[in-house]
Amino acid sequence: MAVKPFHYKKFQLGDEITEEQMKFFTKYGFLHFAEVLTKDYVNSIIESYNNATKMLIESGKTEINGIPLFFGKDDKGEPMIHRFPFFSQYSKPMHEFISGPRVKPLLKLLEGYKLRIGEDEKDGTVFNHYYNTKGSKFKKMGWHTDSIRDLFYDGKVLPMLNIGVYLDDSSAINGGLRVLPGTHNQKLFQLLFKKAYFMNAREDKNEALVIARAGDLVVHHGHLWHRVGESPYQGEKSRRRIMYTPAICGKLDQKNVKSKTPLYHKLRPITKDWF
Ligand SMILES: O=C(O)CCC(=O)C(=O)O
Ligand SMILES: [Fe+2]
Repeated sequence: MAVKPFHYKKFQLGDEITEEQMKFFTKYGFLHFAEVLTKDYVNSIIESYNNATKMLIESGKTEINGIPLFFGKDDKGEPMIHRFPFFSQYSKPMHEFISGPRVKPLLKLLEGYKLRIGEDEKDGTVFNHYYNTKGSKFKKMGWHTDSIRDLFYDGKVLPMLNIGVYLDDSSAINGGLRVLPGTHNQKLFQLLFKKAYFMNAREDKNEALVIARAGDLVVHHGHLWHRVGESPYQGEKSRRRIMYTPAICGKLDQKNVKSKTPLYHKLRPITKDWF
């Protein structure tokens, strides 16, 4: 299917959200800020991921604060963690960035709500690492909204943001994020049933491909429908590393080593073609 390209403006992240940025976010449910992190800073985060991955694999840990780790291997047989929750607790540079002043203006994007960065709540900062090999189980992600997790966690849906920080250039070459602009304004029924959660990874004629560079930041509303495409390539060309940190409101719910695995994550293994 030929998808009509959705060209959109990329912004600069300043000390405050501008009126134009606010208007864009309110209409489309996402905002793309270019060059928020330098190449060196991106590399320091990647290095901290590599070190933490090695350490966690050696320690035999299979979950952090009740949230499972997803393991895989690259085409050289090197182990990797495809989904690494609470990553900022293991990465000094990511912790310093996500708890620092640069991201504070984003907390104003949902008018009327007092948002906070959820480094220790829900799944914390999640490091996603997509990579295609023959046996890879983390190549793409089907259509979903992030708010659905709240239904599992709290039984209610509060507005939230997910703050994405790119560590690799991202486009259709390595899959790429696809969003359905404006769907964050939908009714609860649409949030629940617009598409089959995660099972459906099909292209949508209204989807917009987010083309980003390493160091960019793309924030989206928790109610926005999105998916991640599958890279047509194997190996290095398919590698895509991106971190998401939730900005949330409502009751504080910090996780710790005693936290139980939520039903949401228990269901994952029995769902065929989840990714
Ligand atoms: O990899 C991405 O860009 C999106 C990941 C995502 O949607 C998620 O982890 O909920
Ligand atoms: Fe998501």
